[in-house]
Amino acid sequence: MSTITDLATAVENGKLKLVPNLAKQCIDEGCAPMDTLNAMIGAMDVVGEKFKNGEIFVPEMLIAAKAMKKGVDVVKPLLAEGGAVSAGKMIMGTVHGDLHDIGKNLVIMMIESAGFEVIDLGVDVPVAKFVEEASKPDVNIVGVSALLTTTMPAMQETVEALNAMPNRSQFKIMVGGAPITQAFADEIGADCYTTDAASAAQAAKTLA
Ligand code: B1M
Repeated sequence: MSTITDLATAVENGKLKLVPNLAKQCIDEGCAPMDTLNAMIGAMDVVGEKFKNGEIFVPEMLIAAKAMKKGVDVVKPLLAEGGAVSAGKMIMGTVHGDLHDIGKNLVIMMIESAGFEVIDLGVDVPVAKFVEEASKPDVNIVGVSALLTTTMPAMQETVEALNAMPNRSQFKIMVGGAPITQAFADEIGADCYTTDAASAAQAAKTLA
């Protein structure tokens, strides 16, 4: 088996100690940081499928998520371009009731790599917190993430509250997450929907 396959398997199986070593080994063997990251993202899809099919349960899913984070820590510095001048300022969080943060963190990582300053509001973010942070000066983009169909209404509530703000013309609203679609983004009044972290970073450059 190749190191990249070993890495994906280690993430799937939540091997916390193995994952960072294997991620480093992939890089040392010449694998591009983005390919190394994509192997780990693919592993999380397998984890999700196994969960859906009842082959694994929440604890296994959680430990795989922790293992992935350790691998992401290895590739993160290699993906950063480190521009000195900020391309803009973004705030970003996962909506109220939703604890998923891997995707949000990857989006933040890619947008920071594109030169933005990003304030991470964390997970389970109340609508009022999004509004409070979006009222601060210099915020160009508000990023809202949701991973559960059951938290899509919280995304709608959040976007509606942001749309009602007096300084609404100052920032753009970007939404994303596995259950979100362009149609849903249009319906709730978001400015931009993207499917993954790389396209979120591309879109941020055009929005700011
Ligand atoms: Co949860 N979970 N989970 N989970 N979990 C899913 C999402 C699920 C699809 C699994 C499944 O059934 N196949 C399912 C949701 C089903 C649905 O809603 N239809 C599910 C469920 C049901 C649950 C619980 C309800 C389980 C339970 O308790 N019975 C529970 C809910 C807890 C809560 O939030 N209140 C729960 C809990 C958890 C853990 C805590 C164990 C853990 C999260 C740990 C963490 O994040 N720190 C977890 C995990 C790991 C998953 C899966 C396996 C992986 C998610 C992930 O990290 N993917 C997931 C199955 C899956 O997605 N295949 C699943 C990798 C990540 C890189 O992708 O997050 O999609 P993703 O992000 C992408 C894009 O979506 C996009 O870019 C990212 C990077 O490319 N994106 C944006 C995301 N946000 C964006 C914002 C943008 C733009 C793009 O602009 C602002």
